[in-house]
Amino acid sequence: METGNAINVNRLKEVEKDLKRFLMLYKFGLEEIKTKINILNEEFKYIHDYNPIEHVKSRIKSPESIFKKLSRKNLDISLYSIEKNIKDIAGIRIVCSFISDIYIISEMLQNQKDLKIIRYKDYIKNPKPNGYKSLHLILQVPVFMSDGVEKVYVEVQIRTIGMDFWASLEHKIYYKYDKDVPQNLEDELKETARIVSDLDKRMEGLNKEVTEIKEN
Ligand code: 0O2
Repeated sequence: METGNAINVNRLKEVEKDLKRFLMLYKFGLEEIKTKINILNEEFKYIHDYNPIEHVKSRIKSPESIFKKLSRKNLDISLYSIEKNIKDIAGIRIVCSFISDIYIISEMLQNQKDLKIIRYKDYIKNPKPNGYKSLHLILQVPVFMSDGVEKVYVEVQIRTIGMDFWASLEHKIYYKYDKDVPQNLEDELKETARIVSDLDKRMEGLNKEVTEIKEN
């Protein structure tokens, strides 16, 4: 006969096993998207003789961050609730040299028939009030397991090197001040975001000019 403690331990083991399988699905979904991105980048290089992608970073959200997000949003703590509400468990960040590359990559991903576009947020055309810029897509990707197909969400953030540099520092400052950033730093961040945008536009212009010269 099982004691109360033994039942709890068994239940915990079951939950742990469920969570492991659950997170594994997101890892597979992320791997699929990473492969797609590598293919697009290599094919693009073959056709156009340049890489639209500078580098790619990816991560699976830790169980701790998942639970923090659930509690921040006042949501139920269950796998069902995580699956339904947390769409950035699998995240991938694509960093490009030029703004035009961001839209090329985004378009190429949106044209893939096995992917469903769940959300599209253009913080480049509509920056956040703090100056944040990036293109965000939530994709739904099918993962083929031995017992059937599971669909998982993958968040894709696409931005320039400058936008990425800015966002990393802003993120650090935001957490250092526990989300209560002093006004002078907020103003400075807005100003640097403006400088980054200006730089991105000028680099894009320069690149266009050089490409046109090369083609003629
Ligand atoms: P972390 O720690 O990076 O994972 P959601 O809550 O995700 O369902 P939301 O907030 O409307 O919905 O999504 P949005 O606006 O697409 O933002 C999602 C992610 O973009 C954030 O994830 C950040 O990674 C990034 N992001 C959004 N706004 C900012 C910003 O102002 N500054 C910086 N540095 N990054 C930003 P998390 O889960 O909030 O954080």
